[in-house]
Order: sequence, then C-alpha cells, then structure tokens
Amino acid sequence: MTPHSIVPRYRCWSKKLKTTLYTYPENWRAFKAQIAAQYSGARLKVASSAPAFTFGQTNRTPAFLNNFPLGKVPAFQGDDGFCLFESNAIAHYLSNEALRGSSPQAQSQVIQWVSFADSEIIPPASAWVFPTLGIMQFNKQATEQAKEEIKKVLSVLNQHLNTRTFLVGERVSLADISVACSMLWLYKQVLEPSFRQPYPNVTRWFQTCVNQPQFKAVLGEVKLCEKMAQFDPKKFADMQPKKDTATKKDTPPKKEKAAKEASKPQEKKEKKKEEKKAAPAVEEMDECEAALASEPKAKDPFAHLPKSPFVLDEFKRKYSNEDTLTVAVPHFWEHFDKEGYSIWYGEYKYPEELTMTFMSCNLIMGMFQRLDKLRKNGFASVILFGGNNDSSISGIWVFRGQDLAFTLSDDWQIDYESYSWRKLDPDTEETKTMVKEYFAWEGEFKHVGKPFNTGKCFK
Ligand SMILES: N[C@@H](CCC(=O)N[C@@H](CS)C(=O)NCC(=O)O)C(=O)O
Repeated sequence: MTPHSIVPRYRCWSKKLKTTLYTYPENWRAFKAQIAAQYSGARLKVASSAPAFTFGQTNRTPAFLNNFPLGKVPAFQGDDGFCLFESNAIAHYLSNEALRGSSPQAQSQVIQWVSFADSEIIPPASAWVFPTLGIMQFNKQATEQAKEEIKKVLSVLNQHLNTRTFLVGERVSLADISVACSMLWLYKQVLEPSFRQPYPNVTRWFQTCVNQPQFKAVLGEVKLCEKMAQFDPKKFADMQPKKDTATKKDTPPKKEKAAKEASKPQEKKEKKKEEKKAAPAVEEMDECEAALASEPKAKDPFAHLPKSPFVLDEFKRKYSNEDTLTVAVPHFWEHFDKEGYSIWYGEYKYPEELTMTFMSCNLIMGMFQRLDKLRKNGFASVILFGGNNDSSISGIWVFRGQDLAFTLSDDWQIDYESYSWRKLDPDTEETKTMVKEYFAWEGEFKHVGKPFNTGKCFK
C-alpha cells in the first residue's frame, strides 16, 4: 500500500479542496506541513510571495490577524475557513493516519519526537547555525555549548536508530518529518563528515528521509555539508537592517503626541536592540527577521522624485523635542518645500459609527501602524474630537510628492478610504491656521463641528 492510498481518519482530502499555507520561502517549519501533505495527498497551495502573501506585510494586516492573532507563519487556512497556526499542529492536521501513528503508543511516540525536535534540537541548532548564516552575532561560548548539546542529541538518535530505519514504526511518520526538518540546517551548514562520523545511523536515517520522493518534492536535493561553516562578520554586518538616519534613538520625544509620525512600529525593535546590547550573547536578528531581510527590497514609491531641501526628519526632531508653537511650526514653514511635499486634510467619513473614544484611538493608532513604510515620507497629526458617542476624527498630513501617498502602494490602502481627503494650498491663511492648530492641538478648529476634547486620546 502506498501512503497515498491510505484514507485519512479525520477527513478525506478531495482533489477539489483548496487549502492555503501562508509562509515565507524556504521556511523549514512550513516544510513539515508541506511534506505531510505530500504523504497524505492533501492539496495545499503555498502562499509565500506577492501578491498572495508578503511576509512582514500580509501577516500584519487586520484580515490576517483576525484569523491568526500572532501574525506568525506558517499559518494554515482550509477551504472551509478553518484556521490553524503553529507548524506542528498544521503538519498534524495535514497528515494521514500513517503519519500520525496508528496506535495510541505510536501516536504518543510521534508526539515525543516532535517535542524532542522543538525542545532539544532547535535551540542548540539555532545557536550554532544562525551565526554561520549571518543572522546572529557569534559567541564562542554559546557555539561550543550548542555543539555539545547537538552531540548529545545525535547520540540519542544514533542509539535509537541502531536497530530501526525510522523513528516510529516501520515507515515514515510525522516524527521523521519533524526531526529531519529541524536538522536540515545542521546537515547543510555545519555537520561536516568528521563531526557526523560517530553518528552513522543518524546520517543514514536523515539521507533515507530526505531522499523519499515526498520529501524531495518539497526540499529538492539536500546536499550534506562538506566543511563546517563558520561565522563571517562581514556577512553578519551585511545582514543587519540599515539603521534609520535620525529621530527615535537619538531624540526621545518630549511630549506624547500620538500622531506625530506616520507610524512607530520601530519602537519594539529599538527596545529589543537595547536589550540585546545588555546581553551580547543573545541573537541580533531572529530567523523571521532574517527572512525579512533577505526578501527582495520593495520598490520605493517615492524614488522618482527629485531631492527636496525640506528634511522631514529634522522637522520631526523639532516637533518631538521643542515647543510646537514657537519652534516647530515656524521651522516647518521656514523649510517647507511645496514642490517636493504636499499638505492634506483628512476627515473620518463615518463619525456616527464612532462610539467609545478608546476604540477610536485604536482605530487611529492601527492606521499609523499599518503605514509603517510611509514613516520616512510622511508626517501626520490626527485628533479625536469630542467624547463617547459624539466624536469625529480629522488631521493634517504631510506627504512627499504631490499625490495622496496612500495610492502609491497597495499596503497603504487599508484605512485611507474611510477618510475624505482635501489637498491644502500651502500659501493660504486657512492652511497656516489648520497646520498650527493640528500640530499644536489647540485653537478654534473652526471647520470641526464638535467641541475639542483636549487630547483625551493621546495623553
Ligand atoms: N512555534 C511557531 C513559530 C512560528 C514563528 O515564529 N514564525 C515566525 C517566522 S520564523 C514569524 O512568522 N514571525 C513573524 C512575526 O513575529 O511577526 C511554529 O512552529 O509555527
């Protein structure tokens, strides 16, 4: 009986079913599910590139987070809307009975090895391999310790496989898929012949697995390491995300103005970086960030514009650190370049739907977060006027170029249609007043019908 002819216990995969696995390319966690699907015959569409899925973007959209609250991949969605995250759960779901184990004992042994892979193999394998891939700072002590832990893992496996072809039972199971996938990078990068020589059963088993047609269909040819890869400082430096030129790190904001910039998701990263500085042995970038870093860079929608003398970052620094009315606003008008930038007034179209103010604040902050990539080319100050069940949202936006920037990228279009937009003429008194009032959060706001609720949202 071939694995394909075994009817899965939980569901019968029909050829018509379309299920999707969201991931980034070459994700070993996704491989587990993909290989399981090869065995079970489950039809699986892998969404790992645009337009279906762009790692770092699609997984941060509200629609994705609604189904997968962690925003992590791999993530699975069935034809019936059934959603799953966690690679092991997905691989289990896509398996057939033969892979899951046909007796309670076999099933438990499968879980045993899946857990072994996660807890005993992945941590030391990452600590050893990541520096060689340039995605983690090298730490000699951590690498040596990881090597010792991997030796122990290999001993356990070698002993177990002394009398067995596969980890559980007589044929490939999810145990083999999980353990082999978690050892993929070890075998490709660092387990050179002399290191693996004392563990011949493990290498034999690994090669048997990766040469099965179902593995090969997903992994392609797996070439075992010939020479142990070492840490390459240049590769590591090249892999680091380029630092932003200014603002946040150097100039912590003095006032808390919610809508200063077109987003601030960088903060988490900065905090992480600071924590890492305190503990140099900890990785600089995790595998997800590395996957992001290796993604082809998206085209800059502003690249075609001629250089502008108005330095937005400089204005943002003034706005964050100095008095708005006496320093930041005058600086803005002194340096504003009306050829290179435009000013827009945006007003939320559905004020009657705004109920609790904290929900409206979330609406605004969510919009800023989703506009991450616009940060360098935009600035906004948005205000929530009024109180619960009687409020409105409006703001002033400054963009690079003369177009409403949201239209320049698909990723920026989630919220903007809920607002009406009016391009302002920078030479009019009306614009001067609006800029002053929205930047300073004080004034008459004549065009807004509701009383100004002093910074309820943003303080
Ligand atoms: N335990 C999870 C780990 C998933 C995970 O950490 N995924 C990373 C990629 S390696 C991710 O999607 N990160 C995105 C993020 O943190 O924003 C699994 O096995 O599926």
